[in-house]
Amino acid sequence: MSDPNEYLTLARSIELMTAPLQGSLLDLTESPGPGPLGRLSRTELAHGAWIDVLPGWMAGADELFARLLTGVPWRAERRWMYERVVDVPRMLCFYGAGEELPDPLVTAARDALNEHYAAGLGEEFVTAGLCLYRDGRDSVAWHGDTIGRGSTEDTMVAILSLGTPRPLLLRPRAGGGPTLRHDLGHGDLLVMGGSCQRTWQHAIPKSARPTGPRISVQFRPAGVR
Ligand SMILES: O=C(O)CCC(=O)C(=O)O
Repeated sequence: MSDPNEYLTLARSIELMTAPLQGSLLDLTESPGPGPLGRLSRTELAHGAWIDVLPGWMAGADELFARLLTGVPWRAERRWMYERVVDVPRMLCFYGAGEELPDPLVTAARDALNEHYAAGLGEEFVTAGLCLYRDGRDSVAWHGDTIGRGSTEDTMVAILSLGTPRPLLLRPRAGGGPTLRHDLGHGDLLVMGGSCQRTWQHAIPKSARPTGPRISVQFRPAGVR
């Protein structure tokens, strides 16, 4: 299957037929949008890194997921790896600083994050990178967001996860520590901060189990990729 639209059709069919997402009770009773960030739970990691986690942050996650799945102009990419060009195993769409985001709830999420974090971060989240993991074969390998300032400066990357839960793994870049696992569910928020991008690595591993589609929305400050 080489046409990205075929993947989307397949993903929609899988979602409708076999993997209905678990709409939360919150989704039924609250108006759509990001919830309060006061309930965030912070975990300090080694080397000056930390993560904040807030399950079920986004009310209305079902509708947002459906709109992004069909409305975002997803692109397949190819990359050089070990002297040959290979498919990047996920679909992508990047919104740079000043570009209109693909949904008012994505804008609301970014604005809420800025209200909460901008004082500590010293700047705002201005870009949004969206990734579509079509099924368990899609993944992202171990990496830190070190293209740009993340390689030398403390920064933050905030992830809103939508759709099928997938584990996000974290391990110290220098080795020597256990791998941490966070199962990112539908509507969950995870923020990586401090030195996390340069002293830790993160990954979304492949899964051999039947796995429905997931969308990750990552908010970053300017110059962090
Ligand atoms: O899928 C995710 O939530 C993580 C994505 C990621 O690490 C990246 O795109 O750099």
